[in-house]
Amino acid sequence: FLHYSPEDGYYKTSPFDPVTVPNLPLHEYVWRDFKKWERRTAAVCVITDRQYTFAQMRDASAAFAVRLQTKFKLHKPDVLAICLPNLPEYPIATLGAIEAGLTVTTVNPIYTPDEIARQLTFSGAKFLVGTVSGFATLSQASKLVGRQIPIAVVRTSTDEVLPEGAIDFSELTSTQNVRYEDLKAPKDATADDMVFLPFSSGTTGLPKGVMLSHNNISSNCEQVQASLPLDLMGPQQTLPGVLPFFHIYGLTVVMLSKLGQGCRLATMPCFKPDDFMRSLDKYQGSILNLVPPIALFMINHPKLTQETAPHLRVVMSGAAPIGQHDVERFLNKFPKTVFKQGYGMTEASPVVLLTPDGNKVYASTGVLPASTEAKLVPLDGNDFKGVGPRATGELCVRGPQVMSGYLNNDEANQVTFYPGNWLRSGDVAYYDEDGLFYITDRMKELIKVKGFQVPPAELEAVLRDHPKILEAAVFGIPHEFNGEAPRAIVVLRQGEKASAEEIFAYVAARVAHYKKLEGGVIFVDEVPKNPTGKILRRELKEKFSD
Ligand code: 4UW
Repeated sequence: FLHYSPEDGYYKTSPFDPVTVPNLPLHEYVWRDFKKWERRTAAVCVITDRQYTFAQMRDASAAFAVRLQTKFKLHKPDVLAICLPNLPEYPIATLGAIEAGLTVTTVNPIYTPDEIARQLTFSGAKFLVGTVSGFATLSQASKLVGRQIPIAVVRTSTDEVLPEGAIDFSELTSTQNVRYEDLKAPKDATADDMVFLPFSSGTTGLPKGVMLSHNNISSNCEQVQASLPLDLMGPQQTLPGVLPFFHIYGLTVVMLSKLGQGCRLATMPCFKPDDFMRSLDKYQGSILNLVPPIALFMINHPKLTQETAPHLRVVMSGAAPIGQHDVERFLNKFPKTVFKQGYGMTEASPVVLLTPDGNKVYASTGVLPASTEAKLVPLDGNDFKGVGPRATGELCVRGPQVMSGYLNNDEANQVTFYPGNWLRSGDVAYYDEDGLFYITDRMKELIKVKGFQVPPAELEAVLRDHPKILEAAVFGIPHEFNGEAPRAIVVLRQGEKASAEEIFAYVAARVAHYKKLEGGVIFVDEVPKNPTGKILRRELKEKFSD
């Protein structure tokens, strides 16, 4: 599976047979087999035990689609924003909006009003789905955007009172008095239309809207299925829905792909040890997608053992590196599980690498899934040619899961793709003679905290707004549990004085909690920059990481 061509140099192809992807709108793809398991539970909340069968979920989402079109006059290419924690209603809102022909932008529900407003403005979202407890934040965000955005809220129990001005989500999904025949398929719809608009900072700068099509997502579901053994899937499995569905990993790999296979989601709105443990014992979680900090939690928690997670069969870790030593500790404690890794990125829907069956090389993030190609471009090269086995370079990817580009951002698109439509990952990697890939470093600016994206440019912009700050630069330092933590170096304006605590608190008040400057604030006289004014991040890391 190693090839050579004059224009690409060495490049790798997948060891799996190529997939053929059904040319369907994404909701039809997810519902393609639902009749086989329509009476089974599709999603259950581990806190309230609120649940929906596949038939109920299918009907509720179609009802939502009808009302989005008829009551709110929303049609392709309108955008709907979902700002929900993991609830059983998440797939209903998502698949309903898609059935109505809309694009869905997924928003982190713990964002501040400012952060939400930015995404609403940029995506042009015309409708919002949130929760009762999140309503005040969403209203504030909508005000900041400066236009009235209808907000539907999910009530997680009958005790929750509908806030004034909110629309009851359950009325929009009610199957009573709904005229399904009023639903109109969007005109000129194709599977290449944009279905999702998640946000990612990519290799540099602020978060950008990632344009993902119906085909991108269904391709990635098919690619993953073709690359995993069949007995690890199927309708008898339960997946603890702990990774956030707003992030592409939870959205595609956990929620959509697994609902499409008839699996049950046991959802939890945020990570709480007791809820998580309930998803594994009472709800019999059997396939667990996680990020390294959750694996560490499982290793360290005394009550969590193979006996209290008796159904657990497969654990799949991704979104940040995990050490071989930690995987071994995990397997010592949970000897009946298969441990796999995956590597992905929002721009690739997301899966780019997956551990093959029977793998014991835990330092590797795996092989290319079906219909995926990769090459490693040397960091100091200028001809974009791939290098051979064991040589490192920037991982570049091609395949049907790769985005068409960032929304309205030609400049970013130009730097993100190399000629021949190769998507640059911003990660440094090599592969061995067996086709196993190893991620060795991240050359892009991105900081990853618990697998979440923290773009330094975003924190630098917040810092620069501080009246006492002249300049600031942010970078990641290693963190024992979270993977990384953002650290800032700050230059104060002449004559100003400030404490690290003051700057920390200023930032903490303006960003989601995982973006806080947990790595500390260091005052300096100057931010190292190159002659064109670009921050020299490598130098920063070397100089200020201790
Ligand atoms: N090792 C080292 C890894 C790894 C990694 C990601 O937020 P995004 O855009 O996207 C993700 C997606 C992760 C993912 C998706 C599907 C899947 O199956 C899986 O594993 C089971 C994981 O995180 O961030 C992309 C960036 O995150 C880093 C890397 O820098 C990448 O460019 N990253 N996975 N296994 N680093």
